[in-house]
Amino acid sequence: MTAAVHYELTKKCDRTSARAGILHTPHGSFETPIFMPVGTQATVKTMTPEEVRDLGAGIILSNTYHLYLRPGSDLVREAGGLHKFMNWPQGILTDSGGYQVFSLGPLRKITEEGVRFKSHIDGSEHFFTPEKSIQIQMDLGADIIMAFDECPPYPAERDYAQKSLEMTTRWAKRCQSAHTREDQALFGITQGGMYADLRKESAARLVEMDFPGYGIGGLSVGEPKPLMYEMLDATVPVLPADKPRYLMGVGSPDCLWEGVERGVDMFDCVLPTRVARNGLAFTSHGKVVIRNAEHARDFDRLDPECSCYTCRNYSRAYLRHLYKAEEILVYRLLTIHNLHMLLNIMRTIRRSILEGRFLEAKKAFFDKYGEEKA
Ligand code: PRF
Ligand code: ZN
Repeated sequence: MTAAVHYELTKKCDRTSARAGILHTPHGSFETPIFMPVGTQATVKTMTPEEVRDLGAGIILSNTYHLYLRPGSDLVREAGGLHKFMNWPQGILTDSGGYQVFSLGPLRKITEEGVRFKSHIDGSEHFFTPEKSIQIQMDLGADIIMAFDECPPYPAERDYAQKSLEMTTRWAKRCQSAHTREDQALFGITQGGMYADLRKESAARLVEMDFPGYGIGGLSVGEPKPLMYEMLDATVPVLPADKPRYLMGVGSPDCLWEGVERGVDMFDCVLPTRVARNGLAFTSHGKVVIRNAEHARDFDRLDPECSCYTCRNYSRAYLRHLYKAEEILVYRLLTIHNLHMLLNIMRTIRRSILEGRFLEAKKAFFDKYGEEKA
């Protein structure tokens, strides 16, 4: 039997580490580099699956932590798995819950065995181990599942980052032993804090375990962007060229270009969907805060260069009005635009790699978009 998920390299950029390929999964084959919209609670907020698909998304991310607490992974299994439960027939990746439980702060306690935590919903106590995370992810039935890891905070002492990566490595092994579904791929997650040598060590030890793909975790946790790029430069070259690399929780327009340039194939981020609900849009000319008074009588489109449903039909003034009136349509309209924008950036990136002009396309993008701070 062939592997559940495999990566096919189509073309490498000859001046950078950027690459175009195809990710084959049991629920379809998807061109990379790819951006995965986030559907934490088995829904990409405000969107129907058909709308998400029509925007060009092939694979979405969902969360073990949230679905385990509500509605429960046994219920999702009974429903026939996550694809069927949420009516999304394409690719799904679930995150392990590692990052979500560590983000609970005082509500959790970490030991070698696992993490004890209190539910953010009702305060009830739970215990996640690597084995438990894998069991839940097997019940949910995503195409790609992630190892249970520890994401150290930023900043973290070297000693802490080292011990943490060692535990994450042992947990990765336990995840591998617990994983028995042959129609799913289990990806390892590299950690190592902001220490280049620890990053390399983490990656090398996971590569020895031979995962079908690798998450790059512990980045975009508050560090300056140049430091994140340095850590990517340390990590990616250690990873095998024939396996996909997934930069976890990163997806601002500038980071997509910088990540791809360094060899990343997959991204996910709540940013486009979350900021939409705060009245913020990513446009080809940078960020637009639609709630600002300057847009009150602005009858232009949100982004004149965008071909999404929102930009084809509505003015900035109308979007601002909806926002001020707290009309729920605005959350949908801005989500449609932001997702379209990011998925379109990925299409632009992919095409530029295939046509051998990635760096030129990157420059053209930033000339218009402007540089991001921090
Ligand atoms: N680990 C896991 N999920 C994640 C991260 C991580 O380090 C991050 C860090 N940006 C986002 N999502 N399991
Ligand atoms: Zn648009």
